[in-house]
Amino acid sequence: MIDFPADLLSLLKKTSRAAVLTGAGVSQESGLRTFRDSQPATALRQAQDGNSAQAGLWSQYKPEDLATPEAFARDPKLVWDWYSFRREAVKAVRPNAGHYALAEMEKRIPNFTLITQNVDGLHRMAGSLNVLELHGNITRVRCSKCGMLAEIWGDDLESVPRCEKCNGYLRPDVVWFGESLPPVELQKAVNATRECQVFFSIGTSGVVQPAASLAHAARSNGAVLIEINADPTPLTAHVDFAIQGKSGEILPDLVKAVWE
Ligand code: BV8
Ligand code: ZN
Repeated sequence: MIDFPADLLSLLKKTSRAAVLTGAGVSQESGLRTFRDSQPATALRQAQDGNSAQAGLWSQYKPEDLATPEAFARDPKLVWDWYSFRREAVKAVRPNAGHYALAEMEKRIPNFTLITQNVDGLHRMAGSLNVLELHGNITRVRCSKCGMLAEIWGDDLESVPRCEKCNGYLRPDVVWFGESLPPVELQKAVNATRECQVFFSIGTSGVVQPAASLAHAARSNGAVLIEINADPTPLTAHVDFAIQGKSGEILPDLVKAVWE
């Protein structure tokens, strides 16, 4: 059991409004790769990624190279295949103890908003209800031209599947670099950040904008900032409580220490 500062526990006991921002680090213990992780992919991780040849193939690309409209315009098949590989990896994993602890926390704090940069859907799968997916969801596919969502699509090896309605290329329903975030989710995230007494930043390197600005906005509204992350980040110097380690270990202990 991790030994948390007494003032953190007494603060959380009386918190009624909280906002949480999560990143890829929260899904790392489910076996999903992060974007900018310091740890190289272990043999185990490569095995989890399906055959290591595939993982090797994709590890030569940076998300910033492929997660853009330009990359999709230039080589739709490469981008489509990268997302198909990641979608299969997401379908093969389950939420970890960190996801379940956040779902439990939502039951304990009356006004609780979970803002996620993750596109893997694991928070909802773990039972979290008030989830804002700022960067979309990799298991959803939409038409790149008319925007219609596609439930099923042909997946031949040669080409990118096309929209039944307008024949446009299908694409993952995620936010690429250079694309705007979904306005409704972003506004709700900004509102939650403005109203919260406590703001958690969990498993995120705090690099990608505009999500990374939420923590600073929370701070300027007078919220107490808590960071839970495996490594220090640019935010660490600005938070009130920095707990370094794995979210899948820290979060269940924190929920137990405060509410059980
Ligand atoms: C936009 C979906 C402009 C796709 C993703 C200022 C303002 C506005 C924009 C910008 C700006 N400066 C730069 C920009 C451009 C850009 C940007 O931020 N670039 C970065 C690289 C500098 N932003 C954008 O383009 C955004 N769009 O603003 O449009 C605009 C404005 C007006 C009108 C029109 C247009 C769009 C950004 C969204 C991009 N899409 N994902 C996909 O998944 O393929 S971002 C991608 O990065 C994922 O969503 C991911 O979640 C996100 C952030 O990464 P993290 O989650 O933090 O993951 P990371 O690996 O970095 O860190 C993991 C952390 O976990 C590490 O610190 C590690 O230590 C820790 N960890 C590891 N294991 C554990 C752990 N912690 C705890 N426990 C563990 N077990
Ligand atoms: Zn279409």
